[in-house]
Amino acid sequence: MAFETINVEVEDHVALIRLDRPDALNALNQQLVRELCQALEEADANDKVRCIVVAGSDKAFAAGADIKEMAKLGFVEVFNADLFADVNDRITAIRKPIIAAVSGYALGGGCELAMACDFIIASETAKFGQPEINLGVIAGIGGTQRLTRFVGKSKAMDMNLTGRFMTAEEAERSGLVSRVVPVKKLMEEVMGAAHKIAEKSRMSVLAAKEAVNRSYETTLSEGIRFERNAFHSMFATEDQKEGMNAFLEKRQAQFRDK
Ligand code: DAK
Repeated sequence: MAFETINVEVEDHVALIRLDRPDALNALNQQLVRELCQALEEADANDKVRCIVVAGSDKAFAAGADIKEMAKLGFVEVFNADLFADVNDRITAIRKPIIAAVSGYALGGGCELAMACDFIIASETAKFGQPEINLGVIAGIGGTQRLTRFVGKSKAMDMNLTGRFMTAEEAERSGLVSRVVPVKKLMEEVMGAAHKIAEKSRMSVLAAKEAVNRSYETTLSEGIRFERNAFHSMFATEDQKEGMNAFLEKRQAQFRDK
């Protein structure tokens, strides 16, 4: 199916999904959320894809949920539609790694979308914020939950209560983003990271993602037990033999996802 609010390209084992509503700074309307979730699920099911990138434009990753679309809704409609549940539920069900490439505004639902990805690489112009408080509402897709876990209570309170924006530099310092690069280098850096991931054994990539995410859902001792079990299970794979033998033989590993 052709998408109208996003563009999707698959090249060299990486699916690049670009949000494409430039007139609204990529604000997330229901069509975009539907198309994005569908594209992510298709990439997850596509054997050629080994890593997924979600990007916006230089000016905006996404300036939040679409205020024009939301303004007229009432409680009964948003409750019955379970508005935006998909952004959390369907994106976090994706097993392959998802990198968010953030340049410009990542606000409200845009910041939450970036945080629902596995890690964020940002350009120097990126601005993160949860400004929902200015609209008489609060964050609804993890802005009070994920942000608090990533940057701590004090900054999360500051962002959610004042609605101020965080610069890329502050976001990197606070642990919200993994790397910051000049805007012209952003996609090169992100695609470089995606291709590096695509070279690894599929099973260890999926297991590593699942284990890191488990740390947000469980106690430390249960998380470490989960990690250890996953680590042990890797020894049932041919790729474990290949990876370790390649190291000993001083050559590049040729993983076969077996
Ligand atoms: N929605 C719709 N249109 C938006 C938009 C948005 N979030 N952000 C920007 N636009 C549109 C503007 O209306 C403008 O369109 P025209 O007027 O030209 O037709 C165009 O994009 C360019 O925007 P500006 O002219 O404002 O551009 P500037 O460079 O001057 O300012 C800005 C950029 C990003 C600072 C500014 O546009 C801005 O403050 N935007 C709103 C940011 C914001 O408040 N974001 C949070 C949205 S609320 C829920 C779960 C989650 C949520 C809701 C419910 N449930 C579970 C029920 C999430 C809520 C949100 O994200």
